[in-house]
Amino acid sequence: MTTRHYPFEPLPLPYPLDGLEPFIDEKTMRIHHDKHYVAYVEGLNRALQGSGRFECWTLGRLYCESYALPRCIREAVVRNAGGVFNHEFFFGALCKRGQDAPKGCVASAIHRSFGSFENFQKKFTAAALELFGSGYVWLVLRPDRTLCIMTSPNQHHPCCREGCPLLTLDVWEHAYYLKHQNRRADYLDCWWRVVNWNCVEERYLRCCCRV
Ligand code: MN3
Repeated sequence: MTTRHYPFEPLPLPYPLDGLEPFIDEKTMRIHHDKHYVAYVEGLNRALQGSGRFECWTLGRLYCESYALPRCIREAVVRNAGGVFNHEFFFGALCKRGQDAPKGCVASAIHRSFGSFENFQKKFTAAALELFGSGYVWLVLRPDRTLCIMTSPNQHHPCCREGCPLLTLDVWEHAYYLKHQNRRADYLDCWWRVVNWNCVEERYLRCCCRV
């Protein structure tokens, strides 16, 4: 994934579209992945077409070194590269039978930083409910090895400088409106049930080598 560059191809989901039922419904997943996510991939390719050396840049580099992009494509690249990265990161840490709580190293890190898993869950949920408009909530490993909860508007994400992201929650309305309408709290209850903590643990171990 880290070496991918233009032309970007959409990644398939690591589970069937109905694989997260009954917590996240098939229709929501179909529109979210096949329409919203794919539109970001296509938008990124359109913005990069004919941009010369930037066609060889990876997703992470396009986002984190966006200051080097020509002004005429910068906004479109940042917006779409963020949309691609964020959706792949979000979809990638979901699974049919999520465990109720993490185990292993990331579980210990959550305990150290938040006191308990329950307290972490409460704080993460509160951040998601308070987030105004469209955006994401993140669990991030900071350079000092503590974990923190961050939010980002629109398709921004915590950039490389701020730490290493472990988990994200998409709280754009398209992620839940078909099933839950305005009841974001119901969506959160369902989302916690399908978090793939094994994936978060793998990300944590990889991040520990990087920060
Ligand atoms: Mn989305």
